[in-house]
Amino acid sequence: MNKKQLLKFIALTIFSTSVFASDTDAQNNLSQNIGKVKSVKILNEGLSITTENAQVILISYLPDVVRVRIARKLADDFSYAVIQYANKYFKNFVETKNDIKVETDSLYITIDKNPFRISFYNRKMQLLNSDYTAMGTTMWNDEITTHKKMFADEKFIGLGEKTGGLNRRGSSYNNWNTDKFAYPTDFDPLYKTIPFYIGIHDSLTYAIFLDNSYKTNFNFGASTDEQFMSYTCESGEMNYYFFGSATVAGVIEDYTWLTGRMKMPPLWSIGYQQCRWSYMSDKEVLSVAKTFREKKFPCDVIYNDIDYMDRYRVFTWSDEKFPNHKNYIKQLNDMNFHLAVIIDPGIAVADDYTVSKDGLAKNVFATYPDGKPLIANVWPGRCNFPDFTKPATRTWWENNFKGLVDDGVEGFWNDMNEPASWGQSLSNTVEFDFDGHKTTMKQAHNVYGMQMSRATFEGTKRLLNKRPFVLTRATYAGGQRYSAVWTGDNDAYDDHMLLGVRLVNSLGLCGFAFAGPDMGGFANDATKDLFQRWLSICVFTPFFRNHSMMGTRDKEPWALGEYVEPEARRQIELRYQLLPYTYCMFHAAVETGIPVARSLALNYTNDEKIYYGDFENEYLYGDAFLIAPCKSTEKFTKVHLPKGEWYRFNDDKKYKGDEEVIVESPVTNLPVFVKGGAVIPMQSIIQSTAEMPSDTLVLQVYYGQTSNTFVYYEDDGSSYDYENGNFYKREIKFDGEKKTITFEKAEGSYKTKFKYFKVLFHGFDEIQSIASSDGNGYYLLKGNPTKGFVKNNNQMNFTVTWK
Ligand code: MIG
Repeated sequence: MNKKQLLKFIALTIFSTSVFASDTDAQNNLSQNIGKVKSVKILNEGLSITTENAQVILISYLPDVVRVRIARKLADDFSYAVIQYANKYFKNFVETKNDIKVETDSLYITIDKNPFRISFYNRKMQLLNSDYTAMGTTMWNDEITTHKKMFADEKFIGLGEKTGGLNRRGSSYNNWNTDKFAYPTDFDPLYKTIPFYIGIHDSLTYAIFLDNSYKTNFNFGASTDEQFMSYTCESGEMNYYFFGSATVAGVIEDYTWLTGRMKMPPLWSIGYQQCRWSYMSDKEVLSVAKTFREKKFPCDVIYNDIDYMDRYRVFTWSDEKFPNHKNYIKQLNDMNFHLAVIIDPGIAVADDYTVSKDGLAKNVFATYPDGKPLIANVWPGRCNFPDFTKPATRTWWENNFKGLVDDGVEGFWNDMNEPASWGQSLSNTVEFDFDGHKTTMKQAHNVYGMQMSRATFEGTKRLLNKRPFVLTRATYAGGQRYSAVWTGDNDAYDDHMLLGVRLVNSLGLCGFAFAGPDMGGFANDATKDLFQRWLSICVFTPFFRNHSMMGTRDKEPWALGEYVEPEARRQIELRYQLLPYTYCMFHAAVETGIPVARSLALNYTNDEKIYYGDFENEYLYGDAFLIAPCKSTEKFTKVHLPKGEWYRFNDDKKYKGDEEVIVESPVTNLPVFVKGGAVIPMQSIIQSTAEMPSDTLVLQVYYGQTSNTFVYYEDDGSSYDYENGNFYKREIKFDGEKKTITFEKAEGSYKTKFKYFKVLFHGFDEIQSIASSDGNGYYLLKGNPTKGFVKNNNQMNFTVTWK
């Protein structure tokens, strides 16, 4: 640098750091780039960088999880989503005139200095993700946007409960939790905010989580010439986590490590659930419950929607409609039903209502800037709204569940917590505690439902001293720690049913493993065929609940008449036979965050066809099943079977995989396939999870030229003792090449309820022998070479071999 250049450099540096630059930009209303890097400081867990117009912090959480914070001025660090802390994973920091380089054991990170542009590479120096060179990060008043390079073949999946296709490329989405009755199939935004997406290009995978609860927007190249994608925060910091794991499963594991995973749900909550707006009296509910038992439709849960309350006041009962509610609940329990009740956030403003008086006295409500509680109209009339972002309010809320818990309620359904009200627009000036980081509705709105479900879960878990079932409509990233979710007020037509499948699959990619739609459609009446198709899909959906709106016709599984009844019964029975398998899949979600319903993008990420409109609804239900949902009107369906060997579930017909097939799909036979090498534990038909199945667990084993480990898991289904080792876990290893099935030793202190394994072989050649590894012969091969019984002895590993 000569003297002239040096002077120019100094002048530029002084100029660009002075307030004039930003003033000019602010005056002309244009956006301002964060600009060049001025200085870098090394922190314990990363780097602190000052640019011309912003502060940047880059810190590591895992070798493949790096966080980027950018703002004019970084504020207090606080998050409702993240439960982990930064750690020291950065190494080999190098700063040159033009860039900054730093690495972890998994990533190389480069920051161009003039101006600030960041790029992430894997250890093979393949570019995973980088800022869009022309724009990078820009600010406009309080708004901040990061622009990322979009690769030619890049696909985007995730973002939780969002309409549209599996591949989000070409679409734009907003996050502002919204109550939209009978939402059209392209409506946005819906009830939940989960700003986590996965990018796929050049056979590489990465993910980004934008942890900002203000209104945010994701534009996946919707309005550009496909050079870049961008995400924008209306206010607050640009605060994102970059995930550099090599697979979709890997980024989901890391994301759910960061934001948490669900706990084991009560076993009964994965059975069949019956809801309706509303069963109007104790007599009506009891009669529905009796009919389930008489007609032998298995069922575990029944609901009270809003009409069980006194004038819609939460934590009360209507004396008229439920005169002796304690006894009513006992009668349900005696018939092996668990009761779930709806709890809305709006607290009626009324002098004769203890919850209101107590709440006002304890200052638990969200307030206007003048200090007075927000008032809006919803079911009970004029209501105050608890500030669930305030610790004291959460404690108050938790304690309010004592009465319900004492009466025997075990399921808690949080609705209207976007928050929703008549008119659908609460003032943005409303103030919230935000756990001591006082803020307005603008920042609190999107976490409101999550914090409500948090207090509901923590309270009922403590009071019950076992697993509650909590269901919420609105939530935010990380809400999977507290609650299952349903996809709100859907509508009874085929396309909505298929949209529901995509919503559930997308929620699964983003941490929410326990999700489902209103089976049969909430608004309007399903045709018999639609009902039947929908029911058969929901057998393979993590959350299985039949629900419908006030004024629609009855929709209990017998209500649509004889045409539907036998098949509906068979479907619900299948759900119950599959419970041991489904429970294992929930266990996987608890351990790793891998969802129960898995978009094919999870396992077959680089198979182009799975993103086609014709196939984007296909998913794996756990490790074994491939479900190809189709309309009720489709008697034949085109299915894409990815690479591998497949069997049609109903008749064992074999398919070679990596092919498109046209299969029969009457409403009585949903296209369901089983992967070669799969192990599927099934039990006998029971009417509710309170009943003991027979003592033989049937393992359906499907031949495949592959190896596969199935983790069989069981626990008491209701307590948290499994966290202290009280579970039964056993690996079942299938090896198609060595021609063995090996049962490893059982782990854990829980005693399984199954005395015997019965192995059913599908697609195998002759079974040669079944022998225990210690030679003591824990086997019985009953004449029929395709069936074997094996004694379930925890202490042994034994191996089944075939020719
Ligand atoms: O304003 O509680 O999505 O499942 O049945 C409607 C009555 C309020 C909306 C929920 C729906 C529930 C209904 N609720």
